[in-house]
Amino acid sequence: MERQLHTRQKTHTLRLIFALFLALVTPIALSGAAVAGGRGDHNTGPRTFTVLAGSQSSDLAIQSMAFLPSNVYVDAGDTVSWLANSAEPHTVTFLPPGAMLMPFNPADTSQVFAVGGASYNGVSYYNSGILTTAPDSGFPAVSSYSLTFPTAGDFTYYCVLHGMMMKGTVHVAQAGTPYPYSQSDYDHQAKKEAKKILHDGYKLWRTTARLADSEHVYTGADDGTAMVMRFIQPTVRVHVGDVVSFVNNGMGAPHTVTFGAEPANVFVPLGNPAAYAGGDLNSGFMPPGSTFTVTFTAAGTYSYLCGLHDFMGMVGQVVVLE
Ligand SMILES: [Cu+2]
Repeated sequence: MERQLHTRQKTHTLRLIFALFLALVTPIALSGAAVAGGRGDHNTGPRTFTVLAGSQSSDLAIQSMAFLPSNVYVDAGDTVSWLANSAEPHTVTFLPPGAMLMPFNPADTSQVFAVGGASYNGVSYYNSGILTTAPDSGFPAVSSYSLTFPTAGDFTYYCVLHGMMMKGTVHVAQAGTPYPYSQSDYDHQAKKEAKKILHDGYKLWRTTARLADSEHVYTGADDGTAMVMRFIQPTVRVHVGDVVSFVNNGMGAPHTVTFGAEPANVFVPLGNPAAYAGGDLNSGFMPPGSTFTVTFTAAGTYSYLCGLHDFMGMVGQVVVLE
């Protein structure tokens, strides 16, 4: 009995301490969130939240198909600003309700350039243009994109280059709704997620290397989020008459296998892969699931590259021996 009372008293005391702790901590946490999220209290006016488009390793070998964070919670009237955060290009693309995401087409100006105003109307097509940190990506690049959300609702957007695999959602609450996360919370989430993607990328690189041999070169690797922007393995040795298959077994990233001079449009196939003895040869656009097979008919060392990712270091060599 005495013991029971003691336990109850202890629980009560703990509860009191916890309540006190909450009372002390809550205002600090709230004011911290308010300061980090923008200009002071949530009633003082619209805010801007920042989302990163992509992430990468310092040598550019690992890239991500991710918006960091993928979910952002704002109030009506607030602005979301997306910053290019990788050499790999991405877009922020809102589709009209019921519209299908079209396959990426570099000749489609509505995919490559900005479309729509600065305020999102919830029903029209909006596009950022190509967000990349690389000046040599081959695309007309922008470094940021901002959109104001005047109306409450959940709005999902995609990257036209990476399809359904790469998406994010802007959750817009009524004006004045307290924010669940501050910008520093988002920054922390982004950092953590980017680190996880890097780890997944290196792991994917190792597992793909186990599948590769002198007759099977993988055009990078990706799991729909992490991408390896290296040929696996970049250098192979074969003999005259041998066949090398370049395999894209990824889920989201397209590539090319391009020998000789890089054509103005790397998406269009060029040359005869059934009998290659040097010169210009291009696979054209290789979506996930495609294979490009080349028969080497003359001895020599042939350099090749991915026309989309060569500036990240995605290049290789086929050494053909007599
Ligand atoms: Cu590539």
